[in-house]
Order: sequence, then C-alpha cells, then structure tokens
Amino acid sequence: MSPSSSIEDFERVLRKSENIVVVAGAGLSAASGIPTFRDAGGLWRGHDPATLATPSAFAANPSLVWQFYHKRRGVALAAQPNPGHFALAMLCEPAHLRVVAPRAKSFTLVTQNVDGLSMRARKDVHKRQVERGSAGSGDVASPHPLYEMHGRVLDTICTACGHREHNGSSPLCPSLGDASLENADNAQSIALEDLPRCAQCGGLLRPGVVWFEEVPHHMDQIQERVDAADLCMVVGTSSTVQPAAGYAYDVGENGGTVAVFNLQRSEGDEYADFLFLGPCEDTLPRILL
Ligand code: BJW
Ligand code: ZN
Repeated sequence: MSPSSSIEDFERVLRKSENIVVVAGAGLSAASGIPTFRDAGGLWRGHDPATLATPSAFAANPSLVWQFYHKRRGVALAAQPNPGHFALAMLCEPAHLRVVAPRAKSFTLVTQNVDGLSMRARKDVHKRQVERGSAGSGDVASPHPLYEMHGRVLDTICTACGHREHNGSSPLCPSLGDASLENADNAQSIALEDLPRCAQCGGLLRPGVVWFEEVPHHMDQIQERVDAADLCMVVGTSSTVQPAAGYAYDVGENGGTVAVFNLQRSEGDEYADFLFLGPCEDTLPRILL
C-alpha cells in the first residue's frame, strides 16, 4: 500500500502515540546551508565525502582529511538552525509535546548530523521556555533527550591520550588557515607536526565525529527508545547508513507507525505509513507546530 500524506490522519496518530522517536539526517540542515552527503554536487575537491570519513583515510592522509574537516567546521560555525530544527526542538519541550501528543510518555530526537544545530535549537527553545516559566507559573521540565549519534564536527579527539573537547575556533592551527590551500586541488600536504595537536599531550588530534567502521555514540540508549517506540519520524535522511537506517524498520516490525519527511523518495519509504514530500523546514513546522 502506498504511504498516506494526510496531515489529519498523521495528527490522529500523533495524538495516540506514547513513545516517539525521530531519526534525522543531513536534509534537516540543508536549509541552514550545510551540504548533504549523497546529493548532486556532494564532491569536495573531487573526493566523495564518504571516502574521507573513514579511519583508514585519516591514517593514510591526515592532511587531506583535516583540510576537508576544516572546511566543514567553517560551514558549521557560520550556520544557524532553521525552522525544521526549531519544530523538532519544540517537541523536545514536555509542555509543547503534551499539546500535539497528549499521551506521549517519551520523545527522543536522534540525529546523524554533526553540525550541532539541533542541540543549539533545543537550547534556544528551552531557554525561552524557562524565561516564560519564571515570568509565569514556575518550574519548566527538562527537555526530552537528543542523541548526536555521529558526534560533533566542532569537537576534537586526541589520537594519543583520547582527550575529547569542544573547540569552536577556526582555523584550529595556522597551517589550516593558509589561504593558498583553499583553491588547491589537494596537491598541497601539511606536515604532520603542523596539523592540530593536543594541548594536553601534543598528540595528533582528529575530528570528533564517527567515521565508517566506528561504533556510533549512545547506541544502547537509542536502541532502548527504538524498541519501545510506537511512532518513528524519519527526517531528511537517505536511510542508507547503518545503524540509523534500521531504526524505522525496527519500529515498523514492532507494529509502530513510520512517517518519512524528505524532499524525495528514499530507502526509508519502504516501511513508511506516512510520506510527507517537500523541504522539511516547511513540512515539519506546518505539521508539528
Ligand atoms: C531533504 C532536504 C530537505 C535534502 N528536506 N529532506 C554493508 C551493509 C550494511 C552495513 C554496512 C555494510 N558495510 C558497512 C556497513 C556499516 C556502515 C554502513 O552503514 N555503510 C553503508 C554505507 C553500507 N556503518 C558504519 O560503519 C557505522 N558503524 C557501524 O555500523 O558500527 C557497527 C556497530 C553498530 C551498532 C552497534 C555495534 C556496532 C558508522 C557510520 C558512521 C557514518 N558517518 C558519517 C560521517 C560522519 C562524519 C562527517 O560528517 O564527516 O555520517 S557518513 C555520513 O552518512 C554521515 C551522515 O550522518 C550519514 C547519513 O547520511 P544522511 O544524513 O542520510 O545524508 P544523505 O546525504 O545520505 O541524505 C540526505 C537526505 O536528505 C536525502 O534523502 C535528501 O533527499 C534529503 N533532503 N534536502 C528534507 N530540505
Ligand atoms: Zn592528548
């Protein structure tokens, strides 16, 4: 049966859902100016990003991989959350969730994105709720959890001592700020000692993201929420990367409802009961707020 695009029917499902999981991907941040991975024009200096997002690529050519992530860090630093991030951040607020999904006992936002925009939107929205709460009737409940399962592009991890930290400065070291690298066709290599180094031990830093062949973060907590979910919303992801791609399948197999929000048909449609085609920065606020 082809999936429904009826907003009224989806609102009815929301109203009776008890445990809701959202699985978000690159399409959620597209309107914030962050390129997706697998759409046209996704190449960086002729490289498929997926071939750079591996431990073996970093081991073979840390200079090339750091130049790729330097560029990505700059894009993330310049970006602002869009209405799609804010609509999901509103659902993280217990007071708003009660309005759209009055029976909901849990809400979990899982993002594959490393740009930190969902976290920023959630913090902004919560801060506003607290300001309103302190002006009104008092305490505001903590927001529902957000799991950044593929890490954060603005974090660094030391390959020697394991120290992880947030570092929002750019460039991370003078060599990455060298303007002549910007237009190079990848021929220029930065010496190992001139790449970002750990302030604690001097070891080589790597970006704080989860590459292919690595285990994503918060796996146990996410799987527990997925196993309990009766509604899974799949937002702006091609649903091609595991384990995130399997969550909608799990919810569907357990008898739950799957709703896909995407610009176009995707692998996630296979299990979809609802399909809302269009930019999620339009569809999410329209349907959820
Ligand atoms: C819009 C829109 C708009 C646009 N509105 N929509 C063979 C079979 C099965 C699995 C494997 C296999 N071989 C290897 C694996 C495992 C592997 C994997 O899945 N590989 C596949 C490619 C085959 N997975 C892993 O290695 C993972 N680890 C793992 O499995 O560990 C084992 C384990 C698991 C669990 C427990 C114990 C052990 C790790 C995966 C890490 C992925 N890392 C990356 C890079 C992060 C760092 C960085 O950013 O550089 O994560 S890869 C990249 O893909 C990134 C993304 O988060 C991820 C998903 O991409 P996403 O978000 O779906 O983006 P796109 O571009 O693909 O899609 C965008 C979508 O948006 C499109 O559909 C558009 O239409 C849509 N869109 N604009 C709405 N405005
Ligand atoms: Zn270190």
